[in-house]
Amino acid sequence: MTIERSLVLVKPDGFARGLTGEVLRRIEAKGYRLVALQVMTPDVESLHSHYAEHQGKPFFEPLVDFMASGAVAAAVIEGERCIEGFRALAGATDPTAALPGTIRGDLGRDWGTPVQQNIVHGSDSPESAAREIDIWFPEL
Ligand code: DAT
Ligand code: MG
Repeated sequence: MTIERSLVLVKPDGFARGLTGEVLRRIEAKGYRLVALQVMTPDVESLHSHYAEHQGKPFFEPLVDFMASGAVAAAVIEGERCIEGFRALAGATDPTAALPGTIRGDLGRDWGTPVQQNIVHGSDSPESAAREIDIWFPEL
């Protein structure tokens, strides 16, 4: 089994609520290793690239506006099958439906906004992870 890397973001809602430590705690408790970690306010151009697959969808502009609205904590994590593993830790996209025990299920809720604010992002495939890590951590 090859060691994978995944791009994790604590989104502006999670960062503003002081949940960065809780998200990182769960990642480390699971056994994944932190490779890189940085607090930054994303620029719109990077977000358009990061979320390219969603261009044209009704929530795309609200999503970019939300993600650019404040600081995020960006991390690269590492471990066997960490892409799938972090997606399991994060839970379903819709924080109302996300199961208790997951980050989104335990810490997230619907706030009635045009885009779901769900605490975290995690890469969904090795190809996405490579593309996203290059956007957020070009030095890696
Ligand atoms: P995920 O973050 O679980 O990979 P995604 O890539 O499909 O989900 O969508 C990116 C983000 O956009 C997601 O975290 C929350 C928001 N989003 C997705 N689908 C949505 C929808 N139908 N309505 C509102 N926001 C949505
Ligand atoms: Mg996604």
